[in-house]
Amino acid sequence: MTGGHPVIPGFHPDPSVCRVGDDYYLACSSFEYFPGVPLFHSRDLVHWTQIGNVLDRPGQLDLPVDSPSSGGIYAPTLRHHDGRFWLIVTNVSDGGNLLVTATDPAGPWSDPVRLPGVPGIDPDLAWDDDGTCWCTVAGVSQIRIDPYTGETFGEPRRIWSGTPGAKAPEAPHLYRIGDHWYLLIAEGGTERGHGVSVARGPAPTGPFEPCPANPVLTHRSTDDPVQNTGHADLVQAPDGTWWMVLLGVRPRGGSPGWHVLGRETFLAPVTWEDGWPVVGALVSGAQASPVEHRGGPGGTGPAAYRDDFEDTELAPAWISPRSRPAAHVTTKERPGHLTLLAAGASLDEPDAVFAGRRQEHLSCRVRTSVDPAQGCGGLAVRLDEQHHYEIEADAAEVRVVARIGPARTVLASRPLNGEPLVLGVDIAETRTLSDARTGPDTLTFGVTEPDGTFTALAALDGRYLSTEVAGGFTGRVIGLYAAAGTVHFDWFAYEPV
Ligand code: 6LW
Repeated sequence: MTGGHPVIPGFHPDPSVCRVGDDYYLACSSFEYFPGVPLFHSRDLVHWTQIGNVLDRPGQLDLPVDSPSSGGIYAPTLRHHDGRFWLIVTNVSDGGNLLVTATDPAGPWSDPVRLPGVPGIDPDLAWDDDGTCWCTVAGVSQIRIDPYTGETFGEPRRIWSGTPGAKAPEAPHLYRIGDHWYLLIAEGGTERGHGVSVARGPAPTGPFEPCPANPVLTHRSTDDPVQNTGHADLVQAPDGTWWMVLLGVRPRGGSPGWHVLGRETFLAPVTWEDGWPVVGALVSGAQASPVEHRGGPGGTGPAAYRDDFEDTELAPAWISPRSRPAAHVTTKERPGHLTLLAAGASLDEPDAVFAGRRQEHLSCRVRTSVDPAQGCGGLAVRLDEQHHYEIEADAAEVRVVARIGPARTVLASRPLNGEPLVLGVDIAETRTLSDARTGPDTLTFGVTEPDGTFTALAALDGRYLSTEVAGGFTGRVIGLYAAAGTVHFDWFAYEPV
């Protein structure tokens, strides 16, 4: 096993991909974040650009303020059929499965069609030759639906239970390939035991015979630097070759290690032997991953980016927990600034006023210019309400704060004069593993002085902002917040190092 580099780094799990002509489109889960379901475009499956978010308005995506972190939007399936794009997904915090459609994948997408008759999670869509639409869900069960109305016909029917003894048959995707219908699933749960299995049958309803070589993909019980590989989708390229997108994690800090970027999207080639898929090594090469996830004509570019907040809307890569009301997050209050107006909640609360972007590199440097004269806010690295580190300023002081589980600690502080200042965090992989207590990385928070030098105020162990410690399905999001009053941010800069 040679490992690999994600083609879409940072927390972009449960990828689902489809192709229209020479264009590929891919969607991922987004959980408690708004807008939801990031949508990417590529011409080569390696370099991706985010072109929007499928669920980008209330009514499409309502996440109750009391919905938990890692609740919300699970596992979409993205397909193109009958001249339209279709996306089916589960909102575990608001009504279950829903279906939206669009002619332009960049949006707008339709209002959701609710699917009360479709049980469970991880819904898939597949159409038979006669236009019958089959919805297959984790378990693995199936029911016929009308994708235009959401009507279901009959009762869900178990069509495969996966490999005997394997847990959690989920993430089903159904394909008509040649003379067979193939049913691809994930098994083993999304941690270190994760894997992909496949079965095939004469019809979309089965019966299905399992592949003798199952699991066709897993890194369980290996020392591959990419672990938890699973939750895959297949796509055929214009040249006839087949490819698999899948999720994986990159643990650091020794074995079993801690992963901090969440489950990322990887790519692997697929060949066919005796009518069964054979999955090759993950696409590698650092150049595969540095992708600028910026919408519009930006296209793929260097992974580094700087946002001067000149546009009236935030780029699609910016996300907020549960909602992003314009009354609290706006670039129209002070031109060329992102203005956050606190809602009385700290980052410990589900309705904190926060806007951030996924951490996409194991080592990176982030800076922001903040004017805290009218409030209190700053730069945070967030995993959830109980796991976040931040450097914040108000008119009198700058301080570094850590929330780990029940404990909230002020680790350092320095008096201020109320002037705007540059806050920063350097996130560096911990290179020496001699110290068994050493985590995957160190997060050093500080301020950039007027002469450009960076003064560190506190260095924190990245172990506690990892999924192995915090649990859940997401990854780190680095962003800006207001804990009190009104806070203006002039720019935000992210640079892999
Ligand atoms: C996803 C399911 C899963 O719906 O995790 O562990 C859920 N398996 O496939 C969220 O990613």
